[in-house]
Amino acid sequence: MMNDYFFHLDPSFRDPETARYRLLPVPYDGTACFLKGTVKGPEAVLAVADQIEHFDEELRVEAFQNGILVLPEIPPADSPEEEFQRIYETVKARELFAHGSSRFPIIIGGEHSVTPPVIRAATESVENLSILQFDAHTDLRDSYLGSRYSHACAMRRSLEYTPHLVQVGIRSISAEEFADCPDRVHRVITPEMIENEFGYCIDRIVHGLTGNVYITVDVDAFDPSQAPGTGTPEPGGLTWRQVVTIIRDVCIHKNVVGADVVEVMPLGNGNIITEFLAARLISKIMAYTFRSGG
Ligand SMILES: [Mn+2]
Repeated sequence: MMNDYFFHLDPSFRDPETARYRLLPVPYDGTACFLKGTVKGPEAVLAVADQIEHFDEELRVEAFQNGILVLPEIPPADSPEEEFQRIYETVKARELFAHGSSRFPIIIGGEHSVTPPVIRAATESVENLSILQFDAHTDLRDSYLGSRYSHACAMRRSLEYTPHLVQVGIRSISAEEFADCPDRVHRVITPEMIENEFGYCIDRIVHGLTGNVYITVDVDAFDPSQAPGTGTPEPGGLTWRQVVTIIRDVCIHKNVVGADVVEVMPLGNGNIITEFLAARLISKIMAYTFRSGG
């Protein structure tokens, strides 16, 4: 049974009418080709969330004061096409992007293929949207293992709705993706660049984004030592500190309209490092986008 709350809060902070943060669990791993298990990601993230302090020690705010509502999960569909449609229709029906800054959706995956339908719905409500993607992979294949809706095509599909994309943490790319997506089209920031010139990278990231930004975090962007519970734990990834610093700076300079955290694959046996990191990241995104007095 999946928890229907993020923090154990007084019901007044979980009001379906007024809650600003709207968490949407999307358990889905239908196109995973190697290790399955991200279908159990949302449940695992919500199971550990209440272990996190409700107070943000850095900004000294309690984001839950804006209200946090966990929406009913989207049950996994039989085909990737149907899954896309189900997610798109739910985001539209719940009007997650249609109320300006009074609603801030956070999607909890599931594999990365859950992102494109959210982007599609977002671009129908938000002008000139750009995507900030944290990922080990570019996910720019046009199709993978016979499907255009594969997790490996997540950003290629998203680019059909907006051309503005900044990719951070990339360290695994196919020849096709490399040839198709030179830096002049959009920005690719590798962990090595971040290690060598962090300040410069933050400038490039911020300047590569439009005014309205959606953040998608594939947890394999992190180094596997910090997020081992994921299908493709590529070595040489980002640190927690690097990722939250980039997100903090983007939230200062841009209007962030929503986010997702995907590809959490619970390892079990008491290893909760990755789901804990994902829950903590969600609480950080809420703190960085908190609206005082509202
Ligand atoms: Mn990905």
